[in-house]
Amino acid sequence: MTTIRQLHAREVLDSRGRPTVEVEAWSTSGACGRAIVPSGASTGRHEAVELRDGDFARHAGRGVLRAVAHVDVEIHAALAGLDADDQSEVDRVLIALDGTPNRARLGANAVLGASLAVAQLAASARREELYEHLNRLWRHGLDPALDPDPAMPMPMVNMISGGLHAGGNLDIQDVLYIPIAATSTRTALEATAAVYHELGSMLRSARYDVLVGDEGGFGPRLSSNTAAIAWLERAGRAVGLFPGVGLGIAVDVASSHFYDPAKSRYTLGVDSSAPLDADHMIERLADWTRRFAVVSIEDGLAEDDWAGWTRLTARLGRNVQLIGDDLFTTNVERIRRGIAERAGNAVLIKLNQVGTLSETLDAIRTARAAGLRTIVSARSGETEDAAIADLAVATAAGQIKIGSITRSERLAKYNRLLRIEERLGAASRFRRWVDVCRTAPRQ
Ligand code: 2PG
Ligand code: MG
Repeated sequence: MTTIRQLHAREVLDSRGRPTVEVEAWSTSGACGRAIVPSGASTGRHEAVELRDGDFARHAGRGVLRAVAHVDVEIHAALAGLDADDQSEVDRVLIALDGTPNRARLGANAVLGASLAVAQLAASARREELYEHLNRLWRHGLDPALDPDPAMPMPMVNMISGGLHAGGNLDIQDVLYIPIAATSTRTALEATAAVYHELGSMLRSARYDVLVGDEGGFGPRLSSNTAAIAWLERAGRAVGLFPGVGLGIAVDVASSHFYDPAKSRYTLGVDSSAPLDADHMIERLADWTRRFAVVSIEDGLAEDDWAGWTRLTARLGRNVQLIGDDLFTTNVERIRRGIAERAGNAVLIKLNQVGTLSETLDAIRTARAAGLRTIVSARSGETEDAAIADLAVATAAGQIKIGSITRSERLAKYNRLLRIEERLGAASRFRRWVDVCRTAPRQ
């Protein structure tokens, strides 16, 4: 037993220079766990609420001192004396204390900071690596068919950024590289670095701007969304990584952000095409999968376009990974609805969309039990906190999305994966793309 003595929070800055919550949890024996909460830009409507101060005298209203105070006072009082090893009890108390369905009172940033700091504390008190502790939580009572052992995830890596993450003109948010021939994290990163640097020099030679977006991907002003996908494929070929052999492409369309719910239309501004209804949007996505090595599409349709998602999944789900991010918001109820309506075949997992570690583990379990793939994901606003690397390994999530391979808040996670892989050695069980594909996508 690791008795929680104190929780203490502070306001720190994230990779966009915006305030976020850091929490420390201390045990009676003097052990400490620390967690920093990330923050999204393209947030889904159904995410748990991130509490911001709204005091425009500081950080343009984005301060988190109220969330910090909630940790220092109420959350501290509620958790002191509890056992840090009992994560589900800690999270149950946090959820009850908040009392809202979406962590709106205390703030998901306060709640998640506390939840993760407690997990870090439990690991450090036992002198365990975080992934080892998380794996114990993951496998507790788990159906053995759901893969209880740790496994290194296949990364999908941001190469070109658009949407709300970059100053360019693309409507789609990210074009990502999947190193489908990789057999380890190390070889995955080798291939990724080759593509990234080649893409940078090709864009530079073509006189495009190679400034990077929030996640470290290039943010060039291209003539169309399709051009961004084509550039990645070209860069891959240039370094000998061919479509379907060494090169897979994922697109995070993040379409909720260019969807007009009043008119049920998607507007791809840079393509200057007329606003598209869901079926025409599906055809646009299908066209990308036909012409390029696109094997994964995230948020291809908007967060509440359930009927469209069902049609999209029927149309492309057999061969293409269709990830719900804004659609599912790591929320068990929404994942269940997706399962019932055959909407999507993969779930993006973000801790701060839901607010506690236990709810996140439930979301992964629910998805996995229904044969959906899972991809643990960072947010566009990140920090040096690398816990998502441990979470992806501990739950054998299969895939991870961290951003690009530049910027230290991203590398904190990639480098953490390298350390874990070395530590696991022969037990690292890197999920190759063929392994990922063994979970047949649902149609
Ligand atoms: C996404 C994420 C990460 P954000 O949409 O998948 O890329 O972005 O954190 O801004 O929601
Ligand atoms: Mg997304």
